[in-house]
Amino acid sequence: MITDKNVLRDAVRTAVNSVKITDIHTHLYSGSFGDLLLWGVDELLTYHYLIAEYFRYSDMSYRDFFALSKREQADLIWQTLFLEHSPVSEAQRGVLTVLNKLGLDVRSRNLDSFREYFADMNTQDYIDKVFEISGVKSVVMTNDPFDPLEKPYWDTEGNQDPRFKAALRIDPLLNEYPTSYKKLQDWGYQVSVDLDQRSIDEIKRFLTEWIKKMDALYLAVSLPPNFTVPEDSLRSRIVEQCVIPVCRELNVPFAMMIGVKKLVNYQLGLAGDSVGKAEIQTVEYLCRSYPENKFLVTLLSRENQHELAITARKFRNLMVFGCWWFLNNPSIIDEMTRIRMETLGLSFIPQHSDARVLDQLIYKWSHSRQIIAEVLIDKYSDIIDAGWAVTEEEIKRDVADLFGENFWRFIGRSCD
Ligand code: RAT
Ligand code: ZN
Repeated sequence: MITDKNVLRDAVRTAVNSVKITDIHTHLYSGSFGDLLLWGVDELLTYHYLIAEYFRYSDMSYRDFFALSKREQADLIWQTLFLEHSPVSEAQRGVLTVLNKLGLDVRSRNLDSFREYFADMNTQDYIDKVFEISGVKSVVMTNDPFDPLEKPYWDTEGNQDPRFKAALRIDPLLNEYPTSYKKLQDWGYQVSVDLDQRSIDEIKRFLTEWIKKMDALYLAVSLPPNFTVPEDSLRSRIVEQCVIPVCRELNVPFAMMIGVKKLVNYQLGLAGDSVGKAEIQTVEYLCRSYPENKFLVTLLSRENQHELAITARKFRNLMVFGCWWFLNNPSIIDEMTRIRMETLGLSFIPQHSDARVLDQLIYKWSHSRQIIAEVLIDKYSDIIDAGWAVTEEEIKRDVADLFGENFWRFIGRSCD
């Protein structure tokens, strides 16, 4: 039984630093997907979070910047965001953490020497290395059949690496049906733009076939702040008439990532999206109306976090997850994790990485582990002050739940 605070701190830090993580939302691909898997220092430097930050300091035209090669863009970002200004933002610090944990001397500030390190690296070896250093055991990809670069891989060999799990991502289906229905037609589904009964049946067939083809752990979508169900819109109808029944039938959760304002500055491309406060009523409506369905939910606005945690207290079919995108900053992770732990105990998924570049697993998880450990220490410490005692085994159990088991239990599967 642990009652001593120093012993507690050590036990929690050890448990959190050694737990093997299931990362439930990334944009990574296994080696089977060829060039879709991004890794290395030039990819790290051209992460869209850093591109947005680069333009805070540069007056270069967007067009000129995006016309440059990846290496040239990385040179400019390194020069501007690391040499001309100290790299204190979370995304900047992330690059340093990665290089440092790989054993490179970041103080050398020598970008070419970092490039040399990656030059002879083999993809499979590097995947193993990053999983080892980051302590991640499995990652969930974001798999979009509407992506013309990704679909061919699924139509041939598919995913061969069991550490990488699939999630069927359906943004085009829900957010752009008036154009994407044509793709469904090309693939042999009998759908029409006005979403008649036959289209509904065919969309259900499409979802069912792709969930099975990918062995998707869940079905996912990113949505705007004003996402509303029910309403008289194609999206709302597809959610209620296609997504909900298929998810129920196959016992697959529906992951809603709500709060993205797409292309607020379209010239920035992927870096041009922003944030708005979501309507929690829609989450309440779906959880209440479909108690047999499971919902994984993350909201992008900080202003939504308290009400989302409260909503999860009302609905056990709702699993709150991650500190998404603009929320993936230390001060906000700390705040959100405290809100969630104080309202939900340990029944939530505190973090996902959203990594787009393999190497980012290293920094995203090392930074988050540190913050979550400190929150846990405070919470255990408070109950010790109330006369309770915890054991090392209990700490390990709780940590394993937060960093993976809560997810596997919620989706009703086990990590193989
Ligand atoms: O965090 C990101 O990299 C964003 O660009 C989005 O991809 C977001 O995470 C999403 O999944 O839509
Ligand atoms: Zn994402």
